Amino acid sequence: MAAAVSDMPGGPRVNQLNIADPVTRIAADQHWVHWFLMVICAVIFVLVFGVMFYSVWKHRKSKGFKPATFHESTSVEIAWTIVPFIIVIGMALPATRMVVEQKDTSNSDITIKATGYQWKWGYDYLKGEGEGISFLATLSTPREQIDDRQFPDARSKREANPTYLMEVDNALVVPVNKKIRIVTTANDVIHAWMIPAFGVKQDAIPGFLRDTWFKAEKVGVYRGQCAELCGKDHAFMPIVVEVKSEEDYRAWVEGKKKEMLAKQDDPNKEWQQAELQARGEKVYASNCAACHQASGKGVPGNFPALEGSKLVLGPQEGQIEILLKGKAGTAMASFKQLSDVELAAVMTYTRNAFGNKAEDGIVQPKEVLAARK
Ligand code: HEC
Ligand SMILES: [Cu+2]
Repeated sequence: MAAAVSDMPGGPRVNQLNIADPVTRIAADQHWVHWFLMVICAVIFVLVFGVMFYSVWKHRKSKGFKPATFHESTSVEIAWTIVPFIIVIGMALPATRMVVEQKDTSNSDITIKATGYQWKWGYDYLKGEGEGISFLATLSTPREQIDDRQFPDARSKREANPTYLMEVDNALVVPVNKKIRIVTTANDVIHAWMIPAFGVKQDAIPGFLRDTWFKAEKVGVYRGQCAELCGKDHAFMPIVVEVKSEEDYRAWVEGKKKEMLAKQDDPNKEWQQAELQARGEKVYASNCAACHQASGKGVPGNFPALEGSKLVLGPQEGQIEILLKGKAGTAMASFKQLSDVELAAVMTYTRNAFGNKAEDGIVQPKEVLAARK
């Protein structure tokens, strides 16, 4: 017996028909306005078509009905102008109030920049508690699961993993009941940051800053996705927000800051090859394997093999350059957003993995640092 698809924690329910359960006042307002307009439209629909069909049927020619022949009726014309006008104003008022409130990003407690990359999100805490924290959030569903052909379809993958394609390595963490301003931008193409339960969706456009806000009223995990078609892996850049209590958030900030300090490795430190290789394997898995494959064999015709690559086995400068600058006009993007240590690690890894044996196998972070200047 196959297990049934279950509700996704923080995501859609099975057979959910209505929009996501609201966790912010704005999302609750959106629900209300949605149903308010829906009901008005439904009532008008039933009334208008009811009267119309009734008249057509009741006054049909076969019954010998004699039509009236009057022309113009000032009172009817005034009524059919005034009544719709009042209805439209009545619908526009609550909707406009809500849209204006959605756009009011002033007086936020915390400001976070969300940057869309092909295909992941970067977060920088710009202001408020947690200022200075920054990290990347990448899809954490293992590539093997996505590529596994034993599953006949995506549905059976959802049965095996309820958060299939809707999970990340580093969720965005925010405190409950605080106004969070999200500033969006992008590094390559247009993406969009969306969490349905918050009633938030904002385009992230390269070279522009846009903003939106939310104030989550319930602790929990909430999920969304990039909502602007952004290329081949558009479906592989989910958004996960963890809303924590104030104490838990404080503890997370402290932990994260310690972690970042530890990571802010002195770029001038001489690293051991084994250390760099171990670190590089992780960097490779989350940043490179999607194209060059975990095996380093690439995809013939699309993504070159790094196994036996002349560039990887050649002088370090060439490799540092392609990682910092990318290769214009190809899918090989710049990875300058990775730290010196991460870049040095992934280079050291590829120079020694997949049976590669480069002559000077170690790339030190300070060499990457020097090349950035
Ligand atoms: C989106 C797909 C993609 C990702 C992700 C990617 N690459 Fe590439 N990479 C390419 C393509 C395509 C080329 C070939 C560019 C060209 O035509 O010269 C390439 C070329 C290279 C080359 C040169 C290989 C050679 O022999 O010419 C190296 C080295 C390289 N990539 C390393 C990396 C590393 C390290 C990462 C992770 C940090 C990475 N790439 C991530 C697509 C990708
Ligand atoms: Cu996107």
